[in-house]
Amino acid sequence: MEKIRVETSAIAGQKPGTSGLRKKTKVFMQPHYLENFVQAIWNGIGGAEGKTFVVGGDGRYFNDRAIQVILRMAAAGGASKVIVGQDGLLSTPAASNLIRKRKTDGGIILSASHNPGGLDEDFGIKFNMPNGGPAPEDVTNRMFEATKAIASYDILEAQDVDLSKIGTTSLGEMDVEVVDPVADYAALMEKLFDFGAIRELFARGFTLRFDAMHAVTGPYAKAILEGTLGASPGSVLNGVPSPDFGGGHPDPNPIWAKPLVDLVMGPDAPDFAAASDGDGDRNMILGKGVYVTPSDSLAVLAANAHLVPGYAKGLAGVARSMPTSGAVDRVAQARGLSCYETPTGWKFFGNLLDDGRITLCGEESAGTGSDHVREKDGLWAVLLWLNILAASGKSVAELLGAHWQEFGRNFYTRHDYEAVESAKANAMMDGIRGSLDTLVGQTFPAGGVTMADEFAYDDPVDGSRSAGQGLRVQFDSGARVVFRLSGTGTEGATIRVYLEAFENDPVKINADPSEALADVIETAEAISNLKAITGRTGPDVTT
Ligand code: G16
Repeated sequence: MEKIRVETSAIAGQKPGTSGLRKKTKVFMQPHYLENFVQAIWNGIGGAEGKTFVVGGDGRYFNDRAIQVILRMAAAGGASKVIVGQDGLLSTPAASNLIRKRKTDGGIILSASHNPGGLDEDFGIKFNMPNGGPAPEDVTNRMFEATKAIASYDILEAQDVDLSKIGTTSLGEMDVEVVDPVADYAALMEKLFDFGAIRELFARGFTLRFDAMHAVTGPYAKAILEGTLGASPGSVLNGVPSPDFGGGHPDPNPIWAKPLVDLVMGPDAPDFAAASDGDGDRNMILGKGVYVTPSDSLAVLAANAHLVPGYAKGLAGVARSMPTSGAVDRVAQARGLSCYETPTGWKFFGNLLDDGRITLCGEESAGTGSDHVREKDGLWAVLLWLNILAASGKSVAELLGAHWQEFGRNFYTRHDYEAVESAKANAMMDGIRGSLDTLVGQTFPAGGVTMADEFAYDDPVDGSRSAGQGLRVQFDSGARVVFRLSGTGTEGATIRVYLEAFENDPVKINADPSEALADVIETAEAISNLKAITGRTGPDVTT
């Protein structure tokens, strides 16, 4: 096996976004594209020499080919070992767990999350640090700089490694250990939750549907929910991972998981339903007749986590991304917990978790997690809900209703405008940015503006500053509008408009969300001129 040095030149646009580098699969398949970026990862972390990495992905189209390239480049870079999930599969939270548990030097995760997979769809790659969490901005900036300076990469000339068999083989001087992707993760879940109580719940006839959306969580959910916990066979839907996710978007929201939402709203609703995404870090929670918004889910979990063994000692604190609703803030205030507001991107929770300042955190984009790993974790959220339902004896609707009565309700929705011409999206953002100073004091249907700014985050642990993290406008009614451009899109710009209204009148908290948010939606248009500037008449996706 010979190590060769391949001459290459910089490829424009390899700047990691909210969560690593995401592009069309065909872009990744261009000559040198993946190799340049992998070499830039090694260069950005001070080389691969002597290091141990975890590598795995969500099984989407090109996952298998990309892993073989990464293995040959790790071997050429002098890595001593790579731990790979069997068949190249690892959910993102399982990869995070392995990176931590095996005390490795980090890992590479291949996924474009909830984006569709296939030759004409999306692919992605990101590096996670030895703490198991996504690389912070200083590291991804170094990688980006390395992509601009690259002149060559090193790779081993070798046959493919057989990733179908568990065990250790070698590639040149490097060990390749193929592991069961589920076992370590399942063991961690068993430590955190009262599996006995959840088992009893199912034994009493409690019904569940978990939609794995043809993505990576299928094997995890089948093993844990049906295998260990005794949910009836067939509770896990779409449980076999496929490279194109059955032709759909593995995105757990009411749009892409509509059949599941229709099921819980109909006569045959199970007691509890949930879905996860392509790489298993997102979640959607449903009960008989109810959809729980991600922001509400975080708040309910924060208020009830003490009922679960892994969190019985109480929470150190909580955090949410800035666009996430303030529902969890109200729990934190009532319970005397610290509450942090971070920019969008799971990487911003890492320091708070490592420093022991927070135990739970979450985002409006269907992500919830805790200090058990350094990624959001879909199946973990499902198990936490199940454990709380088992311990409280309440239904999802009862828990949510009681929560709103106690803390008030943050009505919430997000409008996405996808593949907008970048120039138009930027013009709209510039227009709002330019008007921020004059907004305060003005009155809109949503109320009087009390605050308008561009969010910047000062990390309390390492003192780093992240500016330009979204435009937010706060109203005296408790309402809020946030405008941001997505950092995960692969085509043009995606405008996200986050809309929130607060209500604590016990009669009005059960209002229809679209009615409760109508004034806020009207106000967002008045402030942004989105329709006139982009020519769009309505959002592509509403969650
Ligand atoms: C990623 C990040 C999340 C972020 C989401 C949406 O999630 O890890 O922190 O909230 O993207 O980001 P944006 O609004 O910039 O598109 P995932 O599940 O796609 O890895």
